[in-house]
Amino acid sequence: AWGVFTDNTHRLEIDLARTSPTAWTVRAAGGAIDQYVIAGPAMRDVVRRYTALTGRIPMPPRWTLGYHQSRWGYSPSARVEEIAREFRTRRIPADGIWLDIQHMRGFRSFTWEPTNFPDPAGLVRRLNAQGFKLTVIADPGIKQDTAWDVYNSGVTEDVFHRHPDGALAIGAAWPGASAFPDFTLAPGRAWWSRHVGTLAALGVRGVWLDVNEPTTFPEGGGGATLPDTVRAHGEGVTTTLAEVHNVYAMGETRATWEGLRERSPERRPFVLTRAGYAGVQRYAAMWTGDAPSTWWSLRQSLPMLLGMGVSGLAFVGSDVGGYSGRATPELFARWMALGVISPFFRGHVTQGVNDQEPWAFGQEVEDLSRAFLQERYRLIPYLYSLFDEARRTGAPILRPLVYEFQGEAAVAATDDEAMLGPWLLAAPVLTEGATRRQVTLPAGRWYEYSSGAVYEGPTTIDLEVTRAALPLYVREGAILPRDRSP
Ligand code: MIG
Repeated sequence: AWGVFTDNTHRLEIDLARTSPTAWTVRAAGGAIDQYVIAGPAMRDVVRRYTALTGRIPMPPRWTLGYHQSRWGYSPSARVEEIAREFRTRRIPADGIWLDIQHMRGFRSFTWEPTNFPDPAGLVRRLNAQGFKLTVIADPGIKQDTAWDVYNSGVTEDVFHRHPDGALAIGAAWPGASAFPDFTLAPGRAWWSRHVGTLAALGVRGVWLDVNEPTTFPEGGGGATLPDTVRAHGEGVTTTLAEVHNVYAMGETRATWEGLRERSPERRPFVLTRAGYAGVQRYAAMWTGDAPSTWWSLRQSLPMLLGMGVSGLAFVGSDVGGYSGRATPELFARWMALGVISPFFRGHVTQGVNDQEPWAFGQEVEDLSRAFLQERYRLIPYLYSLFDEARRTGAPILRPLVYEFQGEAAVAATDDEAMLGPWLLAAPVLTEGATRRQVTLPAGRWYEYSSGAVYEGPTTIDLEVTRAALPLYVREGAILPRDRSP
């Protein structure tokens, strides 16, 4: 195995043997193309060397390895508390609860809408009393509102992107006309960190960074992002967004991580991001974005997570149940099972669709969701060790089979099974209506996780699967630290 890392932040076009079957072509719209060729021979060597260059995940807070519940729309704050209470009365384990943009005052980042969220510190306290930690969203577009101190401080401290003529670069986002902090400027990052600190001061434990490509709404008359001609500080070497658009989220995650750490030095920061650049793993976990609630999307999520894993992004997950909503009970159940083996495990869904909590699909799905979650929690000591390995070596937590069994032709292209660390093989059911699935086991001896049944690999087994199925196989020689059932 060997790796290639193309380090150029301008618009890139990468043609992998499409135009010519014998050529890979990289075209950059500007700047030098720094091309790293990374030696193996093992895949783990490539990932270790790539992450030595771009960085590795920090150790996350332990609770973030548990289950997180999110949705766009939980409001007012009593509804958030009610969701938390449901988890406890139904004895479904969970640690995190999330606020999407509905809690803000007119979509102003770092604010709270006074009618529905009049007492954020009280909300945090009451959630904590139920054993829940709160993560809230922060969008980069800052409403252009001269009656708002956050906007005014950004203008006074001159942290927003400007056009070459000096006018503020304004884009349309959720709050309407918005200014965008320049994260290629140390005082810009410090300004953002300070506002993140106000969230931490309320007891908020995590910050979710969304629309940080950065997105603007074309309906507002501009493009889907800020124009390339917009000026950027460039760490002291004035440039434009043509060069730094692709690292926008990189600076933003860094400023967020630092803001949390400065305000709460006794806690490990927790940040989730949608956009990023090579190395963003140093500051944030990442999810796969608005994956629709379809079988195709569930099926694609696993190879996406595997691809991210071997790209240095160890802390990754997908919206359990799918983002668009209207998942069938069967799809939701299968997605929960994928969540159990995902490093980041969060249920999330858009606004205005049916509920998508584990109890929203009837008794059968509630019961098997509980069982899946109990299994997840049992595995946390093992997962925690895998996070530590990722922190030290960059190794993915969820890995393609080829990572562990390089050279075994039978599993070289397998992307509907995965290794959770070196010791657990998972074969989640990812197709609609399945009553059976084939599982390919690489060389060596394998123990079926719950029954202990022994299989000698390499072999392929044809398995009967119920809706409660999460086929797991323990590799010979494993030491699997587990917790008691929660
Ligand atoms: O324009 O904050 O991917 O998870 O619920 C949509 C609302 C903005 C996109 C995110 C999604 C989130 C939604 N956001």
